[in-house]
Amino acid sequence: MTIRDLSLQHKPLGKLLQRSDTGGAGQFQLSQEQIQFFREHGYLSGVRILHDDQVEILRQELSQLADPLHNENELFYEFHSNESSDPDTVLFHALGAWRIAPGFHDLLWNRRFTVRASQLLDGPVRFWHDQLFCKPAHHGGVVAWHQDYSYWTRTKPLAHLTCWIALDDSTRENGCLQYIAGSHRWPDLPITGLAGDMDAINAVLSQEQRTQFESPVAVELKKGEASFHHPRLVHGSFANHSNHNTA
Ligand SMILES: O=C(O)CCC(=O)C(=O)O
Repeated sequence: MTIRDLSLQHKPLGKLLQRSDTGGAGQFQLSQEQIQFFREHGYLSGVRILHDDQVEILRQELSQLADPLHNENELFYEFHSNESSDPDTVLFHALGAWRIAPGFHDLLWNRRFTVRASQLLDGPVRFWHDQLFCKPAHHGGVVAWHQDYSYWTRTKPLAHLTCWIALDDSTRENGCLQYIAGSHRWPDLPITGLAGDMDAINAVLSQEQRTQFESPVAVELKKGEASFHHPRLVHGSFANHSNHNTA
């Protein structure tokens, strides 16, 4: 069977954006207060990116993509059914869904994302990569504290951001994203691991930096909402202790 690589298609293809917002970019623009908040704290959360029916399209695609036997999985840049280094927990992590599934492909043209990203970057938007994280109920693994840019230093100058979109309601109980506000002003930190010891980053922090981990910001989101963060903002997420799988 021929495998179709959607990354070669430079326009939206499917139904994700069909009934989406029309009209000028103005309606999607962040306020000056929101932009200022991002600059000061290194993140901006609670930004609606998807309607419920769009979330449903992506969730259906995800249920197929997560199958290790899915015949187009070879297009993923990385695919880990379980990246956790703790044998008792599971962290599904995969990069490159946009090459395989039309909804994840078309998401990149969603102006609720592109207009806001351009404002926060203060310039044009180029796509770097997507990634999926899923944690099963009760034994979902952690994502250890890290800066995204530690993984991206080969791309310069630093002009990146991450947009984290919830496909389930994201709560403290199910392991929502957590930020160390203001840490985007710290220098680049070395890689200390993504899916093992939550606190491995401690080994490379100063005493003053360590004290800031006493008050992380838990980013609780409704499904379809997003949080933007600066590439040097330290973030991570704890295990999923709820009764539901999360993405
Ligand atoms: O979903 C998570 O817990 C971590 C996600 C992450 O590291 C990121 O989006 O940069």
